[in-house]
Parts: sequence; structure tokens; C-alpha cells
Amino acid sequence: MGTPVTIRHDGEIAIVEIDNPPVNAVGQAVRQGLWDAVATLDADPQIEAVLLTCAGRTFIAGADIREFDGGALEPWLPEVVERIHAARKPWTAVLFGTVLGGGLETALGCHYRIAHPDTKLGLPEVSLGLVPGAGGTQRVPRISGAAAAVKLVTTGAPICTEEAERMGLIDRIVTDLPADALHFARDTAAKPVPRLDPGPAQTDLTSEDWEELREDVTRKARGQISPVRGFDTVRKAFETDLAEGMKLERQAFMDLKASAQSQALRHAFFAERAVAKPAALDGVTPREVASLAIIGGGLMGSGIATAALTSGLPVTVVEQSEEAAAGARDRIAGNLASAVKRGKMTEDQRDATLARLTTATGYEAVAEADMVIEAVFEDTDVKRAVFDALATHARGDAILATNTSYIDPTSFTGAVPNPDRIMGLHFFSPAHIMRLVEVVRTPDTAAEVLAAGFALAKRMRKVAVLSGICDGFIGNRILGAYGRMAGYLLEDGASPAQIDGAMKAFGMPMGPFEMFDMAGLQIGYSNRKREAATRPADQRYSRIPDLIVEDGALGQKTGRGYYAYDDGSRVARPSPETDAIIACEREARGIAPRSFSDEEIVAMLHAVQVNEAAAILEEGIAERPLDIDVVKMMGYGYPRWRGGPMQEADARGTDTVLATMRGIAEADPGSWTVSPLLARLGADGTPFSTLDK
Ligand code: 3H9
Repeated sequence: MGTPVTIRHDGEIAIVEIDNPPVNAVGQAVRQGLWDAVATLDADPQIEAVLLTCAGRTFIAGADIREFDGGALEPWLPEVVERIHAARKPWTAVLFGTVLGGGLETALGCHYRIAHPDTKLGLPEVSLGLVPGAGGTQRVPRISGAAAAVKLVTTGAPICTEEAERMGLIDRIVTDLPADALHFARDTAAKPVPRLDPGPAQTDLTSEDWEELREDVTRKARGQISPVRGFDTVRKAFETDLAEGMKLERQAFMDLKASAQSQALRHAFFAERAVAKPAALDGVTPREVASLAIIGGGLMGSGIATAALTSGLPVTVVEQSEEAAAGARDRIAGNLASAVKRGKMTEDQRDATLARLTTATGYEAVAEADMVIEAVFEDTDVKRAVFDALATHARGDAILATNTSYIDPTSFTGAVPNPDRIMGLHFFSPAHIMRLVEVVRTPDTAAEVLAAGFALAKRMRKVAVLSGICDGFIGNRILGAYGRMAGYLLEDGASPAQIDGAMKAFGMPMGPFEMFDMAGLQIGYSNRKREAATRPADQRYSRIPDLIVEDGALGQKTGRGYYAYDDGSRVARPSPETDAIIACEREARGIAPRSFSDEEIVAMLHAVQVNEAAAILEEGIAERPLDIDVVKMMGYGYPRWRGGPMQEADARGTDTVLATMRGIAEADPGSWTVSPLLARLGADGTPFSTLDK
């Protein structure tokens, strides 16, 4: 392969172009190319100014993340940036696309920056568990001041060109490229080359202000270390000169690069992209879907409809009555109104989106749809009635999907001819916000149909994960094991507050009991009654959840569940009534409450999830451990900086997880069986990631 950096001339202007698809990441060859270009152009008497630009869809989108697992290859990016800044000729970066991380830092090394209006700029390193490592924490404070630098570095959120111009990060917004760029460069040739002041950056912030800001960053980081380290590194820009600040930044970058959190976040980055490419769909062309019908316009159906309409599809929602259809339309309109409020769409876009919605009360309305998604009540008979109707009313080649979250789709789709067009599309609630979709394949589903599920998810800007059939599919099945273990821990002596507190300290947005209370305890109660007949006789059954429901406490909506809630409040307080039920039941079962450490609670709740996940992998329900990680991160709030339960298992050591799981299973063999896959990997500590092909 030739060099990714080439130089061409337009009169006295040199155009340095990086061509490193797909996103022009600065890998070693690009760094070397830029390093050499500076020397070549400094020595070229014909050249008076330089434009730095990129081929393809974007200016540099960052350092090459794939290089971070090995040692740093020379030349290092900070040195390349410094070398560009020290060049004798003025360099102008021509920005477009997504100018991120090392891309923005390279641009900041240039003496000028011009940008196309649609450009997004940012320092997203925190989302990879890092801090900017090529001057971002030192140059932005010197150019834009403290508040802007803290925001860019600690949130990682990209900004638009207007904001970047206000911050002084770009000198001009240009629309006519490359002509405007050539003009701009010619103007720079006549001026002295501007250099960044290497002294400490200036600020009015007092040390109290800095402390307050730090507290805010720490609170929002919720256990993630990189935003706080990024903050501290930015602050150094106001205390030291540039050279010293660069050294401190390099140290922070290298420390974090080696950290478990950064490894987990890098895993999350690549896993979220890899799930879109399951082996089962290799080379498969999705079936075309240009119109959608949804059966059921409740919370779930309306959410799915909102996402589909927003993606540009025409959608027909079928309800049972005019009143219910009007309710669905109102819900969808409400979802779109809040999108307008959050600045996600304009009022005109909202009107155009809503104009693609049709509501109807009869199945005739689905006759033309390329795909029909059933989103009715989670009950086999209700769903069967829907599919019986679809068998006659939907087009013979229409794709038929069910949004069931637990039930085997083959148990209610028997009447449908051509079952190769049936699949599950398990959206998460609220479906217009949550990004995860489990695409469930039945033994009959055609690959092009599954691919259509993936294409639909992508179109809706969601992330699809392929799942086979089992009770609860990937996510809810693992949730089942988690909930069961949480219930046993509670019965054995831990309080809801301790268990929830331990899981929140681990990084979960809420603990299991707060989650149950929020979701409502009634559904779990009904599920347990339904499962009673098939539950293994020797499996431990904690009656506490049933006793709480039977005492009239159904969770937040009734003001009491595992916790008590003041009227309309979501703040959980201990509930003396519920605590009494727990204590009574322990006594009735002859359980002497024991104490658990928070670490023990976390390790046990983690181990049972990994154990269930390992069974899921062995059964071929999920293709790879990374699929499971993405489901848990995107659907259940598993902290990204832990990379999901399988990545966490690798970080703890599969041998350690196995030992914990063995302890659990030996104490209660009727309830738990160690998965043979976990036993195999854990025997010598082989990581799950070895199965991520
Ligand atoms: C950094 O810069 C550190 C410096 O401060 C200091 C250094 C010393 N590297 O997302 P897409 C791949 S840290 C390697 O599907 P989109 C990606 O895996 C970096 N590969 O496209 C995918 O590969 P595949 C700071 C990368 O249009 C393909 O490109 N920068 C990188 O939806 C297409 O990606 C970031 O964190 C990379 N940096 O979104 C930016 N970026 O086709 C990270 C992408 O094999 N990147 N790939 O699956 C992004 O946010 C998005 O990719 C981007 C494009 C917005 C650029």
C-alpha cells in the first residue's frame, strides 16, 4: 500500500492530503507521513503556505484506536502536532465531517483552521476512558479558556461550527471548498506565522470555582475516572507552561490507556459496531422494507411507531377502537413534541413526520405493508389471535415480527403460511429512546428477513443484536438470574438498600430492587404464578416478592414496594411494613440473617449473570460474548466503563468468576448449575474475549 499522506501543489500553496479510509484515523503511517511532510515543505522554496486536508467523508476522526492495545509507535502524535506548529510555513487545517480527538488536536497544531458549516468537532477521548493525548487538554484552554476546555474534555460531546468559532477553535466557516481554502491559504502566506503562547493559560476562576467544577465533573462521571483526570489535566494548563502541561497530559493518557476502564470502553466501542455484523448474516442482502404496520398503539407500539416515522418510514398503527387509535396518535404526537422540545427536530420536521402516520381499526389496513410488527399485550393467546389475523390480512410475502420480550414466537405463529418471514424484534421501552433491539430468529426465519430487522434498526439509529429463542432471549434471561440471586441475598440477610447501594457503587444506574419497584411488581408476580408448574422442584423459591405484592405493595405506582415512596415521588425510603414482611419470612423459613460485604454482593450478582450468559453462548442463543455485553450495556444500564458482564468477567479473571459461581452452586445445587463453558474457560483463566470472532 502507498503512503496515506500525499503532497500536491497549487502554485505557491501545498496541499497535504491524508487518505486513510474509513475515517482518516491518525495511525502510525499517517503520523510518519505528516512528520515527513513538514520537513519537505519547510525545505521547499516554492511553497508559501500549506493546506492540510483529507480525502473521503471526514477530516481525521481521531487517533487509530486499534493501535492502543500495543505500545506507542513512533513518531508519537503530540510530537507530530508540535512539529506542524513549529513549521516555518503557515499550515491551515481544512475541516469537514467529524473532527474528533487526535483529529482536532492535529488541527490545533496547525496555525489556522477553517471549517465547512456541517462539521462536528470534539474531544471524545473520555468516552474511551482516556484524556486527549496530543495537546487537547493544553491547547484548548489556551485558545478557548477554562469553561470551554472543561466542557470539551470532560463531556466528550461534539460541538457545531458556530460554537467552535465562538470558542476561537476555528478561524472561518467556509462553504466553497476547495476554492475558499486556497484563497484563505494565500492570505496567510503574507502574514507572520502565529504561534500559541507557551505560558500558562489565563483564567478568572478562583480555587473555590475549580473545586466546585471538579465536584460536578466527579458526580456526573459516576465512577468513571477519565473525566476527572481530564479535568485535572486541563487545570494544569492554568498552572504550568505548555511544555510541562504536555508532559502531564502524556502521563495521564498513558496511565489511562493501560487502565481496565479504558480497555472496557474500547471494547464497548468495537463491540457496538461488531454486533451489526453477525456471522449468520455475512453477505446477506436484507429484504426491502419501505412501509410498516404496527399492531397495537400502546406505550410500546407508539414508541416503535415514533422511531419508524422519525426514520422516514410511512407507518400504519392498527388499534381495536377509534378511541384507542386516537390515543395512539396522541402518544406518538407527544413523543414527537418532546423531540422538538429537546431540539432533536424542528416543528416543520415534526409535522412532516406525523403526516406519515395512518391510524386504523381493522386488519385490512396492513394489506400493503412490507413489514408488520405486533406490539400487543404480552400474552400467548392475545398474540396468537393477532398472528391468525395477519395470516389472512398481511401480504403473503410481508415480514411479520413480534415484539414479545419473553415468549417463544413459534408458540403463537403456527397459522402463518411461509414462517421463514417471521422473527422477533424485541424493542426496549421507551422504544423511541432506547437504542437496543434484539432480533430473534426462529428455526425457520430466512437470513434476508433477519437482515431486514438489522437494516430497520440501523435506519432507526438503533443497535440490533441477534438472539436465538429462549425464555427472555438474551437480556431478560440474564436479568432473571440476576433478580433470582438478588432475591436470595435479600432472604439470607442483605437489605434492599444494601444490595441496591452495592450495585450502584459498582456503576449500575439503579439497583435491582429500585428497578423492580419502578417497573411494578405485578408482572413478575403473574410470571411466577405462570411458571409455577414448570419450575424445578428443588429450585429455591423465595416467597418474599409474592408476600409483598399480596400485601398490596406493587411498587412505585402504589407508593410502596421494596421501598416506600411519598406521594408522586420516586425517592426510595425504607418501608417498615416491607422490612417486617422480610423479617417475618426469614423467621418462618428458619433463616438466620447473615451479613454480606458489598464486594460479595457484587461478585455474586455478577457471577450468576456470567454463568447464565455462558449457558446462552453454549446453546447458540448468542453468537459471541460481545453480543451479550452490548445487550446489557444498551438495554439494562450496565456501565460502559465496565464493558458489559463478559468484559468484566475477563477483567476479574474467569477463574475468579468460576470460583464464585462454584461457591454459589455448591451452597444451593438445586438452584444453580455451573455452566460447562464457564467451567472450561475458568479452569485456566481463559478470557471470554477469545470467543469474540
Ligand atoms: C484519540 O484521538 C487519542 C488522542 O487524543 C491522542 C493520541 C496520542 N480508530 O462508527 P462507524 C472505524 S482517541 C480506528 O461505523 P460512522 C470503526 O470501528 C480517538 N477505527 O462510522 C468502523 O470500523 P468497521 C478519538 C475507527 O460514520 C469504521 O471506522 N476519536 C476509528 O457511524 C466506521 O465507523 C474517536 O473516539 C478510530 N478512531 O461514525 C472517534 N473511528 O467498519 C471514534 C472509527 O470495521 N469514532 N473507526 O466496523 C467515531 O465516533 C465514529 O466512528 C465516527 C464515524 C463519528 C468517526
